[in-house]
Amino acid sequence: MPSSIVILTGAGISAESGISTFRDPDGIWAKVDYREVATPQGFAADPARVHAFYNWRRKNVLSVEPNAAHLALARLESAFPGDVLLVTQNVDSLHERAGSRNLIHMHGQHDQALCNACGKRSAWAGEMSLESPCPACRGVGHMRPDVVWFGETPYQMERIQAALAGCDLFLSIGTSGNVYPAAGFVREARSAGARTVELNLEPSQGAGYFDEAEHGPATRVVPRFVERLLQRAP
Ligand code: BJW
Repeated sequence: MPSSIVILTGAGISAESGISTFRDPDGIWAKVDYREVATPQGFAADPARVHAFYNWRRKNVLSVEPNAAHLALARLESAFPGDVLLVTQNVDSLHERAGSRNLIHMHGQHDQALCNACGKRSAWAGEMSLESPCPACRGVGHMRPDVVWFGETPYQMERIQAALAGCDLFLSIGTSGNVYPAAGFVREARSAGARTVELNLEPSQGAGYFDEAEHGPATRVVPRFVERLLQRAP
C-alpha cells in the first residue's frame, strides 16, 4: 500500500469535459501554430493575437464542468490515509472545482494574469488586452496570461521534484508525454523507487517507463483505479 502519491495530469483528463487537447488530431496545435501563441517570442511579435487566443480559451472554460475523473482524484485526496499531491499541466480550474486542494498548476492558470512590468500575479476574469491595466501597479500594456510558454520555467519545480523523490506511487493521467520537464517525471519517480502507472487513452511517448497502464477514457479508467486503490487502503 503506497503512503505518498504524486499524480500528473494533462489535457486528456479535461477532454470529456469539452476542453480540446493539444496534440490529438483535432487538437489545438492542429489549428494554431504553437510558436505564434505559446512562446515569449510569439507574444512579443503579436500580443493582440496571443491575447485573442487566450481570451477565447478562457471564455470556453466558463461553460464546462469537472468530470468523473476530476471528481475521483478529489475523492482520493480526501479519503486516502497518506499524502496525495496533484500536479497538473492544465490551465483550466476543473481540479479545484472538483474539490482537489493539494494542487500545483505547473503551467499556470487561465484565471490569473501576470504583469510583465511589476512581476505581480493577479486574479483575472474576462478579456485581457494591451489596454488592460495591472491591478497591482496600474501600468498599462504589460499584462499577459499567467501561463508557462515554451522556453519558460514551469512553476514550483523544487516542490514537485521533492515530492517525486519521496513518492511511492506515481500516476500519469491524460498526457501525451511530449513536453518536458513533465514528461521526465516518470523517470524521476522510478529512480526514487515508486511504482509508476499510466492512465491514458493510448500509450504515451513515455509508455516504456510505466510499470502498469490502463488505456481508455479518463472518466472510465480513473474512477475505477481510484476505487481499487481506496479499497486496499487500511
Ligand atoms: C485522453 C482522453 C481521454 C485524450 N481520456 N486520455 C528537446 C528535448 C527536451 C526538451 C526540450 C527540447 N526542446 C525544447 C525543450 C523544452 C520544452 C519541451 O518540452 N519541448 C518539447 C515539445 C520537445 N519545454 C519547455 O520549454 C518547458 N520549460 C522548460 O523546459 O524549462 C526548463 C526547465 C526545466 C526543468 C526545470 C526548470 C527549467 C515549458 C513547457 C511549457 C508548455 N506550455 C504549454 C502551453 C501552456 C499554456 C496553455 O495551455 O496554452 O502547456 S504547451 C501544451 O503542452 C500545454 C500542456 O500543458 C502541454 C502538455 O500537453 P498534454 O497535457 O500532454 O496534452 P496533449 O494534447 O499532448 O496530450 C493529451 C493526451 O491525452 C494524449 O495522449 C491523448 O491520447 C490523451 N487523451 N482524450 C484520457 N478522454
